Amino acid sequence: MSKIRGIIENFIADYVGSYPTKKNTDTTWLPPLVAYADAADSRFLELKNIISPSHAVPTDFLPDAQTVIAYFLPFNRVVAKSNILGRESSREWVVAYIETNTLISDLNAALAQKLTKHGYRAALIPPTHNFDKVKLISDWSHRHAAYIAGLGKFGLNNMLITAKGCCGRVGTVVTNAPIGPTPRVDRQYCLYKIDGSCGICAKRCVNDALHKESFDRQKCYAMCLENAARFYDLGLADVCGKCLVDVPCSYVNPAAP
Ligand code: B12
Ligand code: SF4
Ligand code: SF4
Repeated sequence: MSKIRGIIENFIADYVGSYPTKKNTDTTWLPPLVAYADAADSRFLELKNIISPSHAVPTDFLPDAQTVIAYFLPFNRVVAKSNILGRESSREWVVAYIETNTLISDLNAALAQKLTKHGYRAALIPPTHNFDKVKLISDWSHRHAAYIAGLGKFGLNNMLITAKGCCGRVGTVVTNAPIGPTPRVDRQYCLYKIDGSCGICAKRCVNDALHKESFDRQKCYAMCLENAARFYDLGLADVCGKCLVDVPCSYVNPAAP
């Protein structure tokens, strides 16, 4: 492992580990996962076809970008368990969403400072709310960048399924530090994608948005806004997440041997 890679991984792990005490958060997180993509990976350009022509490439954030650092912050299991029952999101899920977004912004800023001390630069990208509210598509999809970095694979529920499941949030940082890319993952992680089995996430959808054959992002957003209205006292929380919890890929890669 290169020296800077070790520094980054220790820094992210320590930052996330000490955050609940430092910031007195309700949420706690399990140890993070980190992966790296080569900024020149041709799959970033392909996202202009897959997502939208205006989707950014790493050099749009940093002209001399070398690497995209992608990380996954898994929620403590109590957060996911709290969101299983009922149509409404649990208060814990809402709080975890808000606190994790703040954590991602804080962590990115601190990581950028750390990289600067080592002679590198980093561009900061917000965790969410950076999307077109009509098309419901962002010009920088964290999970596609994380997918390219080899952090996980897409599930039927649209989530990036990592080695620690999908109940958590994804962050990315673009830097000019040269760090070799993480090896590509060739296997699927989603059981439905492997052999057509499972599909539990679609059955769990509470607003008829997610089906085995299709996903209606507008119906999904409507449900997220329903929860946002319900929990407006906590801040902007357009969440739901019922298709992530109580499913085989909540905490693990269900296809791991
Ligand atoms: C816009 C948005 C939404 C919209 C639209 C949903 C959507 N699916 O895109 C709304 C508001 C509805 C929404 C809802 C949710 N969101 Co949201 N959302 C985003 C945001 C801001 C941008 C996503 C985007 O533009 N995607 C691009 C579109 C085209 O991708 P897509 O619709 O997912 O479809 C792609 C995949 O299915 C993929 N795919 C499937 N198989 C394969 C195979 C290959 C080879 C490839 C390349 C791609 C691929 O292909 C499709 C097209 O590319 C991101 C943050 C960010 N900036 O990245 C968070 C984000 C995606 N959301 C997240 C979460 C958790 C949620 C919710 C669970 C809400 C919650 N927190 O409770 C729900 C889940 C909905 C669902 N089942 O998809 C997390 C996902 C974490 C994870 N483990 O993956 C993100 C990454 C935020 C974060 N920082 O962690 N979200
Ligand atoms: S619940 Fe099953 S079908 Fe849905 S994403 Fe997870 S593994 Fe795939
Ligand atoms: S987040 Fe909620 S509404 Fe959206 S697909 Fe999942 S269960 Fe359905």
